[in-house]
Amino acid sequence: VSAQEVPLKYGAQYTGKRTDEAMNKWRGNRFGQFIHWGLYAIPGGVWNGKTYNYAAEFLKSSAKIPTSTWDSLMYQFNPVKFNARQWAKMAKQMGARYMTITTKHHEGFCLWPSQYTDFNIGNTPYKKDILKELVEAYNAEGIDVNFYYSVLDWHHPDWRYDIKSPEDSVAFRRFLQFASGQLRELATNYPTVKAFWFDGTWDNSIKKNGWWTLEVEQMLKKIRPGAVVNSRLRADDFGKRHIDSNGKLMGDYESGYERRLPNPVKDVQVTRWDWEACMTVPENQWGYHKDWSVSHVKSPLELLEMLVHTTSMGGNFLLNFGPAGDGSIRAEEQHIARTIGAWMQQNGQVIYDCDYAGWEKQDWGYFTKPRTGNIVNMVVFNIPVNGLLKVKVPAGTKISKATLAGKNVKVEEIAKDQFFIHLPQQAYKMPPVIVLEAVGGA
Ligand code: JFZ
Repeated sequence: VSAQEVPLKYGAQYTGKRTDEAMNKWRGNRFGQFIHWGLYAIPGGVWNGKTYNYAAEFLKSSAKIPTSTWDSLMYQFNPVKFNARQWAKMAKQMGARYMTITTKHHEGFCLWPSQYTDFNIGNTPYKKDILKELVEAYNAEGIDVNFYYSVLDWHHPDWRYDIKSPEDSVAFRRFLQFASGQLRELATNYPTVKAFWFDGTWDNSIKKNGWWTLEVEQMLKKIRPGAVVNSRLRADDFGKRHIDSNGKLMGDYESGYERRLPNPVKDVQVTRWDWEACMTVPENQWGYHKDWSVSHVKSPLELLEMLVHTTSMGGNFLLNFGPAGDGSIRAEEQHIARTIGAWMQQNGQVIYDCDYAGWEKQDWGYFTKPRTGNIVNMVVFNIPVNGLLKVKVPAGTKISKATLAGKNVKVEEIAKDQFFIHLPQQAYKMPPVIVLEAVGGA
């Protein structure tokens, strides 16, 4: 602790990027599938004939539905079209290397048969452990499974938004024990879990209990050595979240980029730590909503650009899917998965295990750099009409070779540390990738 620093018991436990094998794997995965699935998938944003356009997973709150009414949706949860292996195959085909599933969202319903509450999958008509089915199916495809867990819980009677009385403090202690028990249960019963994605930690009640967020992080890492925990879990001694009172990132990676990405020119500071952005397909729907007509729905190309943009800045991209109450996945999402997947099958090497290249951003697209070798990739989204792609290299660097799908393309030195790469003129249906071999320089 330096002179300027505030002593903290519950702040960051280390600084800089983790370099152990588990974290390297998490980082190298780069592309993940987020799944929001719970009781909210049954009404899909519609209650008593009225459509609520706000996020479908918030319907209970938007439509002011009493807890007992909402909770009885449990007796309708019977996803007859659910097939974990099909979901996993779709994710695999899309190119996802990890999947993050909502084990429990704000509504409090658990996708696994938790011993700590009856409000769980075991008491639905479906009965079977959905979490177990998903873990097994995705792992069988070689996809890592991570658990999303909302601490905020609209079902649990001991949940508090703030601690304003001794009674609140006693109840909330019980609540934290409940949550710790569930997390211990998840880490113990699903031993292949790789990471925990915490949410619902923004209320004063949690901010006043920073000790608990550190205790949970340490408990999970003890049960599952190498486990990765997001910054959103964490609060320090003074209730500062994500970044502690000394300006240090808590948890293993920054998880604040939600439905937005860092600016590729102005925000390069993000390359100093690990981070992940999560993204919806419509504007603001995580859970299944029946009506996608009221907002823009991102195209596969827009989403692919976001994935490349994220990789180019050293982040992971977690793309959300909201399966319907019957377990089916909507056609738009399947189309996105297929289209991105077709590109990833050809070009995945510019995403997996790739990082920030440190080269000046150009208007045609993004650079990415594999962990090893003197290679820099160009992923071209905005093709200049004349096909000339400008590249400014770090001082003294030479581009010895450029290839498109294995074939050489012309490299022209136009000024000191500046080149034109001549992109062959053709109709590109999907963004072309040029691989540069760079020698010398920084
Ligand atoms: C939360 C949830 O409320 C939402 O339903 C979804 O699960 C999403 C992934 O996480 O929503 C957030 C959380 C954080 C921010 C915004 C919405 N944020 O940091 O700006």
